[in-house]
Amino acid sequence: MILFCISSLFLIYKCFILCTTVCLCPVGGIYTVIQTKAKITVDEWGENYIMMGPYYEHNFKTQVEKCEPPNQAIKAAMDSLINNGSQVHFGRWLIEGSPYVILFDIGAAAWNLDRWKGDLWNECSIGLPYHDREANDSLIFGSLVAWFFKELTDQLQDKPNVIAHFHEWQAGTGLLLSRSRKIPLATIFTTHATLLGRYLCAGNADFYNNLDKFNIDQEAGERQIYHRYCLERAAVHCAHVFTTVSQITAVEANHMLHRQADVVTPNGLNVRKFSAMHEFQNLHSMNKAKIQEFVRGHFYGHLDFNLEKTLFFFIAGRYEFSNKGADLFLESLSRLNYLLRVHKSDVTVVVFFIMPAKTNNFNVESLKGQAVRKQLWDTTQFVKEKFGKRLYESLLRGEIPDMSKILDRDDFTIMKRAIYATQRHSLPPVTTHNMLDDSTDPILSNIRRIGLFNGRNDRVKIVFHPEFLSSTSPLLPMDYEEFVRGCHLGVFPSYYEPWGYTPGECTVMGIPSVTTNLSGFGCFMEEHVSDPSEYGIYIVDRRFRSADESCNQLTQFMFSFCQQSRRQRIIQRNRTERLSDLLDWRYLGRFYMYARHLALSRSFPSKFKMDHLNIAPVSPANTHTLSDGREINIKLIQFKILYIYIYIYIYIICMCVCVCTLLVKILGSERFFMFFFYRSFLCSSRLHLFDQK
Ligand code: G6P
Ligand code: 1S3
Repeated sequence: MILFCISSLFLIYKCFILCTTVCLCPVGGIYTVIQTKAKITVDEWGENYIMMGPYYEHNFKTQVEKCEPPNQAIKAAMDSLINNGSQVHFGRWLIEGSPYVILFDIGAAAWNLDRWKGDLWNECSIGLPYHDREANDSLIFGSLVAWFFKELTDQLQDKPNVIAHFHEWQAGTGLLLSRSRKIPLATIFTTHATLLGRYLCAGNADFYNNLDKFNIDQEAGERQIYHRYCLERAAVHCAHVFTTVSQITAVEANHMLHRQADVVTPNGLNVRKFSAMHEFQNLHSMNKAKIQEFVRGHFYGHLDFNLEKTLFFFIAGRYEFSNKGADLFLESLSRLNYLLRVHKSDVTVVVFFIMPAKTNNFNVESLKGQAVRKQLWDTTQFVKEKFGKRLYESLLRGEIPDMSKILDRDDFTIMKRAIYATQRHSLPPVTTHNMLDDSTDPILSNIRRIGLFNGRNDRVKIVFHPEFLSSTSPLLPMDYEEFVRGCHLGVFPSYYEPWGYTPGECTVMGIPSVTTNLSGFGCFMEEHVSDPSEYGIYIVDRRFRSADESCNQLTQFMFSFCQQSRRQRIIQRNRTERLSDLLDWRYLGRFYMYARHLALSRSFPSKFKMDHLNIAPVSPANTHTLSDGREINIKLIQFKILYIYIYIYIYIICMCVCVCTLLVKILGSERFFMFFFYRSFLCSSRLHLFDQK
């Protein structure tokens, strides 16, 4: 059996780019799925697991080790495409698991576009407008994929069978064409979000309360995405097995795409990569120090808050202002600022918004801040060196130097100049970059509305970093993983979030986070852990409460977080990190396995039957496998602990009764009661004596 994983064009494109930086970059949720799942899939399928995507020369050269296909049929199918004027490349993608990849050159095959548009129309009655580059590219990619599968299955003659797993609508065209050409494949289609769902939520619709009321064709038409919507819906309906990444997206897909998901395939992580054992607390400390260094520079001249009592919160992700919950977050921050001020709290919260927007490089004020900090540091080092040298020489002479004279006038001048340089007449900037759409940018507009301008009295300070983080940045030289580890709380109050990797990534690094019951991750945690907030997963109710109530709830979460002591935060981080196993692909990969077996049993019913496959229908139960292979059930464990306590109490009471009965037997009831009476008499007389003293 051969398993192909076909990923949407642009996401694979993104992923090759991102590979050069960090795999955890929050830009590519789907990229994270595909990249992190590779290892366990290769472990299961070995050389028979092959990924497919578009070819980009630079990325191929830097990310892929070119090699020959191990399988003759694959080689023959590729040759057939190449001999007919297409370019196809084969190699090993240099990520964990080193999966094979087949990459199709879309540009080299673009001359077929008109013909393939005709084919799509004739076979599926879907027309694509000439100006939609993304849809056109997805057609070229899909046509190449379907062509490849035709050649491959002709060679294989059903031996071995082929499973093709397509992710997202951009890759779905390949599925659509393969099915309409009756190519013998077992097909799976996974949607990570629905096209319409994303558009409708971004447009301020009361989405979840009106799921059954939308006229979906009309909505798609009005947004000029009808052709894309058709591609998506057709792929969903053509697949032998349709999966979504969460239960909430399954409900959404049922209404938006009119097909019930066969399996929910929750997103996992390669937890081993992040597992730092007991080290994660030290990593927090080390990375927090780097963030503190940035804050020293950014807030120079206004550093009248104690960095030891400063907490770092952040939100990160694609810049979808309301879908990712930045609107709710800002409103809650303004309320948090008010609460901290009226309670005269000595805690300061610095909040980072890491969401890429159009910019024109870093702004001068932010760069200057870091330069001033560096200058102060250099001055300190210079004076320290001089001081040390003079002290050393004087000790060598056997003298204790006069401390008031050890530094001369020049030293004081240098120090005074350094201090004067930290004076500033403006407030520390809210954003680190020159924004292109400054006046209309939603985050900046809302900051202006709520008035959080990093004033001296504000207990909540804002830093909007409209670019993804990089360890080569002159401002905040950290990659995303380091940054997350250094923060105290990730806040992701999304309205539209089919899964949401960001809080999961926080969890495996032992950093508490806020999510919502409208995100796949939040619902998953609610289902699997009986009191998620105990484990540092705060779930805001955005489903059954009004926006104002959700906002108050988020404010309350953040306010109580601010009231925790350092010790409580350390304990909470330990508990958060303990949930990591629950998010591991080693556990969650079984849902994909189940989907594959289901697809085989549906596409080749004579050969594969579900009940012969010895895989129980998987429901996202409370069980999960620990690192040592044991299966545990989180909710059950909590009940078990309760039972153990009850048993201990009953045991203690029984023991007491036994001892008392024994004493009554030995001493006789009169002496036994006298004994207790005498003791209490002694105690009370002693108290009496103390009182007198
Ligand atoms: C980790 C480190 C401790 C440090 C603490 C700070 O636990 O191991 O040495 O004191 O982080 O925690 P905080 O929540 O105040 O950043
Ligand atoms: C989607 O990416 P997004 O951020 O556009 O897919 C991700 C992976 O399944 C998912 O985590 C996220 O919620 C979706 O929205």
